Amino acid sequence: MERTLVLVKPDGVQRGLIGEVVSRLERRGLKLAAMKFMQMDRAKAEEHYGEHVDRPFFGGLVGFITSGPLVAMVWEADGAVEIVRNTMGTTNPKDSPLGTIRGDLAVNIGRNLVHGSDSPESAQREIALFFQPGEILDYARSNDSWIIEP
Ligand code: IDP
Ligand code: MG
Repeated sequence: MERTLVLVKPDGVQRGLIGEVVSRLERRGLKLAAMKFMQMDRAKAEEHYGEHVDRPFFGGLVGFITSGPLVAMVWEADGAVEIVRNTMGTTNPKDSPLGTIRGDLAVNIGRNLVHGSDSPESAQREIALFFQPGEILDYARSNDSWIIEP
């Protein structure tokens, strides 16, 4: 089953939106596989956002993502990467459709509440940065056949 990394960034924690984000992903039908409340250090943040190292916002982004605790999670579904990206909305909340997390709950690109991996390859790399293999749980969900056609 495809897995993706989701972060409730420090702005989401401070604004009391952890439950809102988790609830939207649960209600969508995604399956939670791992969850951790933690604060990123600079080295992990620079690695996580390594693709953006040459962008002008990189310093601010690393400063922000390390500024307070966040929630890191692994969610599963066939097509989990794309489903989470669609549930989050676009990078800039200003352009994000209503009904998405960023479109409903955010107004600023530097405070867009959530992170979701952008490809299955990124997801594998990012999940390994946050979780040991043994922290990602495989379990049966009793209502699976009402969410996924067997
Ligand atoms: P994504 O989070 O939608 O995948 P990315 O392009 O990977 O977006 O950028 C990572 C994060 O960097 C964004 O979520 C946003 O918080 C921040 N960011 C991206 N572009 C800008 C910008 O132009 N100004 C300020 N922050 C930005
Ligand atoms: Mg990204």
